Amino acid sequence: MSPHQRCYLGLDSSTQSLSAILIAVTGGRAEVLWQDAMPFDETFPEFGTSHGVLPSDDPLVRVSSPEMWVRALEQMLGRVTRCGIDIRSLCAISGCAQQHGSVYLSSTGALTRSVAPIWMDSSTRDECAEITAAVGGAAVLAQRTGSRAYERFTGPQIRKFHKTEPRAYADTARIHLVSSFLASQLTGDDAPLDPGDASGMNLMDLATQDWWPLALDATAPGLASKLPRIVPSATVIGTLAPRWQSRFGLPSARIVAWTGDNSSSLVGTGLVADGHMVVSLGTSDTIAGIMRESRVDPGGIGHVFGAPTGDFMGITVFKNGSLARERVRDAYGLDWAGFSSALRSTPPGNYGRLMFPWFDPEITPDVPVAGVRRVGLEPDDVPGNVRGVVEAQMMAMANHSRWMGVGVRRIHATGGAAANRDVLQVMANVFDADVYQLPVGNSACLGSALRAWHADAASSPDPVPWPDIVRNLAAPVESSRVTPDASAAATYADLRRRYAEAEARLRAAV
Ligand code: XUL
Repeated sequence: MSPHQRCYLGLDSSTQSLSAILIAVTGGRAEVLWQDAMPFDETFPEFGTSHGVLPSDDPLVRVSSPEMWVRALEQMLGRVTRCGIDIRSLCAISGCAQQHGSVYLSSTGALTRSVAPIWMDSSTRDECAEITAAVGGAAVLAQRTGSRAYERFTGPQIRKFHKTEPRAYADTARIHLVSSFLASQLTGDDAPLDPGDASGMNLMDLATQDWWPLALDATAPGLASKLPRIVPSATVIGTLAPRWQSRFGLPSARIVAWTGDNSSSLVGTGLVADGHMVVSLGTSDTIAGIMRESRVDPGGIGHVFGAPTGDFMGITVFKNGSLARERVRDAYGLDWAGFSSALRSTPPGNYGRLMFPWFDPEITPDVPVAGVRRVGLEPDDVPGNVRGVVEAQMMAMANHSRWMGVGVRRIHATGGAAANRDVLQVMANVFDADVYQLPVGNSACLGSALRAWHADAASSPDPVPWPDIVRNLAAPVESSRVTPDASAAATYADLRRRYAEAEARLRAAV
C-alpha cells in the first residue's frame, strides 16, 4: 500500500441486500480494491423475508426489519476487516439506502415499531388525500416539496402510524429514514438526513432544504421534534463509533451523511452535471437526471429530489422493475440467456402488441390495483411476452420522463439488467439515444464511496471537484455504446403514443 493512498468505504442498504465497495485513491485516481454483497433472504433466513420484504396479509402493505439491516451492517463491517486489505488508511465511510422507508425509535433508542414500512408500500391512500387537502392541494404540495403525495413517501406513512398506533407514535422520539438510521449506527449517535433523502418524505421545503411546518402539521402532531436535522449532502457528520473501532480494529474514519440510493446512483454513474440521464434497472426501475433548477411536473408524475452536488434531480420511479422481468422469465421457465434470445427473435414493436406489467400496484402511472394487462398479446406467447415486458418498461420510462424537459441523447444504464445488451438495445431504440454501460455495476454503492471521498477532500486544503471524483470509476465505458437503429426508433415513436393512449384507457377502467 502506498503511503499516499486514502481508502473510502461505500455502503448501499437496498431492498434486497447490503453491499459494500472499498476504493483507494492515489494521486487523484480511484480504483476499486474490494466489493461484496449480502443478500438479506439468504444471509438472514431467520427473518423470513422474501426479496427483502417481510410477509404481509395485506397486498398493499410492504414492511421490512430494521433489526435485520443492523445485523447486516455489523456483518459487513466484519467482512471489511477480513477483506485482506490494510484498512488503516480507511479515511471515510458513506452510504445510501432504499428511499422513503422509516424507522421509529424511543428516547432510549429502542424500536417503537418492530417493522419499517418501505418504498414498495402502497397502503396510505387515505393519508395522502388528507395531507394534500390540509396543505391546500396537490399542486401546492408538489411545488413546495417536489412531489404530490405518494403512498410510499414517509409523511403519509408517519400519518398512518400516528392514526393506527397513537400510543406507539407518542412513544416515538425519533423517526429516521433507513439512511439516517444506519448512519446513526456508524456514528453511535443521532445522525442527520441529507436533502436527497429528506425530499422523499413530502415534508421538506425544497427551496429552504428544511422542514416545511405546514406539511409537518398536516402529517402528525409533534412531528418537528421527532425528525432529524437536515444537513448538506457533503457533510462529515462524525467519526466511526469507538465500539466499531474496538470490535473490528477499524480506524476512526469520518462518517459522511448518508443519502438515498437514487441520488447516490447519480454520482456512481458520473452524472454530476445536467445533460444526460441515468436509467437504473433494479428492484425499482428509475430514470433520473440532474436539474440546475427545480422544475416540478405539472402532471403530478415524478419527483424533484435534492442531488448530492447541491443541485436538484428529476426522477420517475416504477415499482414493477426487476421483479416483473423475473416474473415473466420464470412464468415461461426461461433463464436470462433464454430471455435474451426471445428478445432477439422478436421484432422491435412486437407487431403492435402491448403489455402493461403491473404485477404489483404501480407507482408510475398510478395503478392502485395489481394485474397484468395485455393488448393483442396472448398470455402463452413466450417471446411476445418477453419483448412485451421490456418494451413496456422502456416506453413507460420514456413517456413518463418527458416532464423533466431533457432531450435524451445519451443514457448511462445501471442496475442488474443493464448487463443485458439485448435489453439495452430496446432502451436505445425506444429513447432513440445512445446507451452506455458503466465500469462498476453497483452505481449506488460506488456513489457512496465516491461521496465519502468528495466530502473528505472538501474539508481538506485540497478539495476535489466533482468531475474529477467521477472521472475514472464512474465514467461510462466508451466501447460499451449501444446505438439506436433508425427504423426501430421510428416504430417506437408511433408505438409510444399508442402505448400512452392504451395506458390511459386501462387506468380509466380500473
Ligand atoms: C425512489 C424509490 C425507489 C427506492 C428503491 O423514489 O421509491 O427507487 O429508492 O430502493
